[in-house]
Parts: sequence; C-alpha cells; structure tokens
Amino acid sequence: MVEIPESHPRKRSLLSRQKIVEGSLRGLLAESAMIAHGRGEAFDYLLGERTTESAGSAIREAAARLTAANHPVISVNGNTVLLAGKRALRLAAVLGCAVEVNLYYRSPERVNGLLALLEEQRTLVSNGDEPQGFEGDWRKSVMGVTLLGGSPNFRIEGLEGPRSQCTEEGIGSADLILVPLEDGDRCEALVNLGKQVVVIDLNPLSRSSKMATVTIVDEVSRAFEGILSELVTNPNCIPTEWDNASALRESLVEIAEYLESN
Ligand code: PTJ
Repeated sequence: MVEIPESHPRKRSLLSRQKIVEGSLRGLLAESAMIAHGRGEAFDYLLGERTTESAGSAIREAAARLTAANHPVISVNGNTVLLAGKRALRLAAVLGCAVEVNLYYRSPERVNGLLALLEEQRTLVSNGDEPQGFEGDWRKSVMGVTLLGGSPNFRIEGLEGPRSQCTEEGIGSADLILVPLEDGDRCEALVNLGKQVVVIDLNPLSRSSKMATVTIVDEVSRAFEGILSELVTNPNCIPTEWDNASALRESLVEIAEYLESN
C-alpha cells in the first residue's frame, strides 16, 4: 500500500479507499463494493464532507430511539465492517446490543471472513480507550458484544433470496435495526414487519433513505461517532414525532446551499 503523507489534503478519503481496496483483495467485499463507495464519496462531496445540521438532528433522533428500543441490533455489511467496524462495536458496547453480519451478496466465505475480522476488531476496541463519559467496565462491555450472522435460522418475511437470511436472536427479534448502506427492499421488508429501521446513507434520494423510519444522511464513520457521542453525553434523550421525508428534503436544501456557497 502507498504511504499517504500526513499533509495530504485528501488523506481521510484516500485512507477509506485503501480500506475498501484491502477488503476487496481479501475477498471480504461484494464485487460492486467500490461502486457503492464511489457513489457515497460523490454524495459526501456534495454535502461538504461534514455532518450537516439535518444529519445532526437525525443522529440525535437515532440515539434517542436506540436508547428507548427494547432489542436494538446493528446490522453490518462488508463496506461497513471495513470502514467502520470498530466504531460499530464501540456503539454496540455502549448500547449493550449485538452486531449482525447481514449481506446483500451473501456467501459463507464472506460472512465468516467478516465475522473473523469483527472478532479481531472487538479485541482491539476492548484494549483501547473507552468513550469519554462512559460508565462501567469497558473491556467487559466490548467483549460482551455478541457477533451474529454465521448461522442464520430466520427469514425476513416478504424478501426474496439469500438476503432474507438472518438470525432469530438478532434481526429476527429486533424492534429497531441500525443499518448503514442498506438496500431499499430489505429496509422496506423490515419496516413492513413493524420494526423501526435507522438507515445511514449519504444519498438522500436512495430507496432505503426514503423507506427508513429515520435516515442519517452522513458518512458511516461520522454517523457512528455522532450517535456514540450523543449516547454518552445525553443519555436521557427522548424520541420525537420524527418526519423523515421532511428531514430528507432538508438535506437536499443543505446540498443546494453548500453548492451555492462554493
Ligand atoms: O456487503 P454486501 O454484500 O451487503 O454489499 C454491500 C453493498 C454496499 C455493495 C450493497 O449493499 C450495495 O450495492 O449498495 P448500494 O445499492 O450501492 O447502496 C449503497 C448506498 O450507500 C448508496 O446510496 C451510497 O451512496 C451509500 N454509501 C456508500 N458509501 C457510504 C454510504 N453511505 C454512508 N457512508 C458511506 N461510507
């Protein structure tokens, strides 16, 4: 891999690309993972590569709903594990919830490879610093995060093919699922089952963005970090009557304003 100098203005973006390239070479990602990543990058440019005000509101709403949920689960795919697996685990440790590998392009090799990588990341996170404001035994909380998805025993009703495979313990019995880079059909099927779905997607026009209960139009690492910080600094946050369509319109206005000012 090429060494990226500290001073490079696009260092963050190049590092993300490197993670995606490495994941591809290790066979952990879908063949179209780079296309999905490129689409995300394009939208991130249009958003100014920052957490906008409307994304901030969605992050607060997501934190409140995750706190209020009885059985939240974080669903992760290939891109999410490579780009933000450690952040997903930190969030799961604070929430005391499971992380489930649930793939669009499912193969046993990819599921097992991603679960193995999550196990490595879990050890690294457990040995790392706890989030500021976290109360409790960090190491124990992190190592207590259950990693699911290896032995699916449940089907998401109303969804065709291998994508519908999940675990009863995780997505099957969850009342709220946090799903970054989601596909629209699965999101719709989960909502139709009466579950709340919080989607993280840089594209405010995607089907998943439109189908979700709450959409965070932000980059997955930034969004995880934002939810985590909200959970530890404002643990008593309460869900509101969330109007997702209006929040999505707001993100489009923010894109237009950003383009006008640049
Ligand atoms: O690992 P698998 O098999 O589950 O496959 C994962 C991909 C992402 C390949 C698959 O779900 C897919 O093809 O997704 P789409 O339909 O391309 O949708 C991905 C969405 O995520 C797009 O709307 C992108 O704008 C958005 N996106 C891409 N990168 C990021 C992102 N959103 C947030 N953060 C990102 N880093």
